[in-house]
Amino acid sequence: MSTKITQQTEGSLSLREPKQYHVYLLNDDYTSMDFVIDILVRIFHKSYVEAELIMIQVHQNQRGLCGTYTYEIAETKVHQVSSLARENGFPLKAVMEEA
Ligand code: TYC
Repeated sequence: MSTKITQQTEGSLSLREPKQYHVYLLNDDYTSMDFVIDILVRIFHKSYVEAELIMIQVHQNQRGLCGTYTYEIAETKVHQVSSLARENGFPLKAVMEEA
C-alpha cells in the first residue's frame, strides 16, 4: 500500500515537472551584431547589457545559451528566431537541446 502511494506521488511529480530545453543561438558570418542583440531583447527578454554579452559569447564561441524552457516554448522561440531572421534577410539560427 505504501509502495503504491509512493509510485503515485512520483508519477504525479513527473507530470508536474516537464523536461526543460536549452535554446542556443548559433554564430554565422552574416547576421549583424545589432540584429542579434535585438532578437535577444525581443524574443528572449534580456536586458540590453545581457543581450550584448550573450551576442559576444556567441560570436566568440560559436554558440550561446539564451534561455531554458519547456518543449513547446523552446520550439516557439526557435521558430520566432528563424522567421524574424528570414524576414530581415539574415541566416541567424537557434537550436534547442534537452537540458
Ligand atoms: N558573427 C556575426 C558578425 O560578425 C555576429 C553574430 C553574433 C552573428 C551572434 C550571429 O548568433 C550570432 N557580424
